[in-house]
Amino acid sequence: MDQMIDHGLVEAQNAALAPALERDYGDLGERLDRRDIAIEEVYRKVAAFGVAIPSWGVGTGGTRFARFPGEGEPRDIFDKLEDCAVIQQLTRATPSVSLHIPWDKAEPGRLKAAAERFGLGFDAMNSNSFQDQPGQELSYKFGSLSHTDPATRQQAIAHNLECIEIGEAIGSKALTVWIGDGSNFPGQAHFARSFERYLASMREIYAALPGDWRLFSEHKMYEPAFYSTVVQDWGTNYIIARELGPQAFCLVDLGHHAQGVNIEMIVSRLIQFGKLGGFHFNDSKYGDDDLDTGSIDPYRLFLVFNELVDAELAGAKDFAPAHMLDQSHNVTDPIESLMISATEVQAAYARALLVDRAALAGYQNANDALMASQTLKAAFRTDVEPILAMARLRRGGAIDPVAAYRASGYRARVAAARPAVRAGGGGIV
Ligand SMILES: [Mn+2]
Repeated sequence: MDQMIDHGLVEAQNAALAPALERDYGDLGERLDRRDIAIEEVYRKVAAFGVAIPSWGVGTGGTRFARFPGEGEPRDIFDKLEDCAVIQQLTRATPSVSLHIPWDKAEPGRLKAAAERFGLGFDAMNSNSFQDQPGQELSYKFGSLSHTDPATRQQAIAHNLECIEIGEAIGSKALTVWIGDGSNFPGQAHFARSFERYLASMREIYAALPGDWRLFSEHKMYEPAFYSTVVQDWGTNYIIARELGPQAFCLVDLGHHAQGVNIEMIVSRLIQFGKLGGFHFNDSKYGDDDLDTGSIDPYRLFLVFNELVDAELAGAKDFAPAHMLDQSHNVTDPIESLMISATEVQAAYARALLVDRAALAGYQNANDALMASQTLKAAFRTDVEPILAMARLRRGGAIDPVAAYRASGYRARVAAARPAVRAGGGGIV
């Protein structure tokens, strides 16, 4: 398998860091023993855990105001796959890539070969009916799957069917649909008719799903439509998944909720009724900020994983959530941000595995609010970094991925090989 970063350099760095890591790992193992937790069991689960990289994440993001391109940005999907390979090589936590059509459109055989070169797989396909593409016949200015014009709806449906077709050719097993449809003025759109048109379009897409595929619908409260959005919240999303059928599930993007909303509780509800499809991880302070996962509120991320681990251990029905990062990197090197974010997600999972669930259930039944909360805090406060670092070391990754990446000079190398493309306007992706 090809490696983008010199493995000798990673090994040399690891050799210097390994003795301290071994001590830290042994020490953590002893402390977990006292809590009746076997560190190797936690290790095994963490090592098997993966989060997908969105192809668009390796490019520099932007806001609706401006985009400041980084050095050596990927020019096409093949450059993006190389950057994704770097992230996977060093973190061993990101085995798959989620493609966005048409941005990543290429001959499927070439896509497959490029991914196989690095041992990468393909996660969910993402369709795009929130932008107009060059040469596109009908505009999505006033919507796509819920558009008032049947021909525009058909065009958007056909695009989603094409995404499934490409996905089938490259080994993907899911389609994620997010639409920007909505309205900016009261009265502009009829809420019920818009939603009925959306459902009718989605039924056509659902009917084209291969038997082993899943369809994810992603809700978002606002933006680009600022007065009303057709798929605005988890309630609407749940209705969609239920109306479509057993292969339809809800996708939860952490940034797509109102401030202060209890997302972990939404996660629990969707799990309880067998409709949690997966996640787009990111973080936010104010709205759909698309900041790096865990950079603002790692406790909320932990609380989401607390629900996921609870369901995993209980053997919840239809429970196989897809994990993907979905964030915009405006001021950092996207590769570094994605490496750190992947380990933040892994850390939240590892900490959630440490929750003493028998004790928690006891405190819940006894209405001992303080000790119930402390039980979660005890798990959250545990430094799981030695487990994560060991999962990288034992599987050929880097103990310190960012240090290895910086030492490799990868960014400067690709900057020389990838001439800067002229900066576009708004860079929101
Ligand atoms: Mn998203």
